[in-house]
Amino acid sequence: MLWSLILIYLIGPNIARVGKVTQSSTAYNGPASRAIDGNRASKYSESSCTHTQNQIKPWWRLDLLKTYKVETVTITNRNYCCHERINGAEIRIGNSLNDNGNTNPKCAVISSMSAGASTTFQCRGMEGRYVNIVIPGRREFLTLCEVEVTGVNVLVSCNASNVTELNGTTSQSSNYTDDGGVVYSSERAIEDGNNCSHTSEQRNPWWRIDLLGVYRIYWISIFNTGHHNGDITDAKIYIGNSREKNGTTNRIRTNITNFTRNGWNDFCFDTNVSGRYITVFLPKTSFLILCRMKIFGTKKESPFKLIRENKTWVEALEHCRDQDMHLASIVDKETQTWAELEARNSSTLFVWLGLRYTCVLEFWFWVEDLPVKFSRWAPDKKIDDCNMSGAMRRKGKHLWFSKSDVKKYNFICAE
Ligand SMILES: [Ca+2]
Repeated sequence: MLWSLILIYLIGPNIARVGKVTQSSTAYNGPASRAIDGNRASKYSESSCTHTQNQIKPWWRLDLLKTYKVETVTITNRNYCCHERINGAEIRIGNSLNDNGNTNPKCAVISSMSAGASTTFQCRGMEGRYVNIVIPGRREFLTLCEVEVTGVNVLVSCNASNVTELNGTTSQSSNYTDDGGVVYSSERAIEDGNNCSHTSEQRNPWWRIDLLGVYRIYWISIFNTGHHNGDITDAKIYIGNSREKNGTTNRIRTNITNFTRNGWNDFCFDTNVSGRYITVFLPKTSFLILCRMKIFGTKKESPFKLIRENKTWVEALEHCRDQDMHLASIVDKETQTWAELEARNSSTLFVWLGLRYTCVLEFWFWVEDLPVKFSRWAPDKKIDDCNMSGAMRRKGKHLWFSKSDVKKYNFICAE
């Protein structure tokens, strides 16, 4: 099978030719349209190059008519004469028409190009409807013999502002390895570039990310290759705070239908969707391929703080109170997750929680006076006895254990 060949081929065809073009001025019968006539001929007399007047800050603009994530811009320079005129030109991409689009974000500066050369500039998914080529800062002619653009249409843009792209630790059900020994590991799904994550063919393959924090998730965007195994229709996206069964005990937030290959698939979520783990699960016997997965969200601030000092339970209680805090209460999966994230960094095998047994009334209670409804007791480790308090294990599933309260552990204070 030609896996490596197929999976590297991510970039679609030239999208410049469907656009509309204009330029700052036209001279020598060199209209803007000649840069998208599909012909790289670089001798001016072949009538396939543009030409502006000699002017301050000449520019050429392509309107793609819709917003694209632009991957590459390939420019063909003039041959036989004047190839140095392009030196210092900038490629700018964005949605603004301020200053004719010349203030949009910069993809590249063309320091120089050989006569007649075609050079590809990587714009790595910069978003925009307009692609400008402008020579700032001097009086010059601008001539372009061809401009080719690759990218993918932004189908949906979720209503999410001020969100950041999230990273984390990834894993998947198995790793596909190609004939050349390349391992298509899980982190390739969120890396920049054209690599893909790829499981072996198996029953119910999955991919998961641990965001190492609790995040509101607003938007997930997935791009896959055109190869038929890149179709992940029927996959489900789970988001939540549980690690169990690779995250598939969390709530299903998306059932993927009509997945589009060679394009971005956007999944938008309500403001109440949050979690530490995101799982993509494909409930059939198949490969699971993810070429680019972008996750956008905002961090939910944790109320917990690990104190890396060894204290008895009562000393820990007093320490937190001295800091205007209290020993942590765990009342749901979210607070359990925040406590787990703190416990991972402790220097002792257990960390104290604000959980205590009263042998007068014979029940467990949180010092914050909250009922013990949610629980994560380790099997047979809930010992109802005097002088016992609750501690979370640093490792594994971070379950709770009863411990004699004179033992000295790190502890978690809560705001
Ligand atoms: Ca041309």
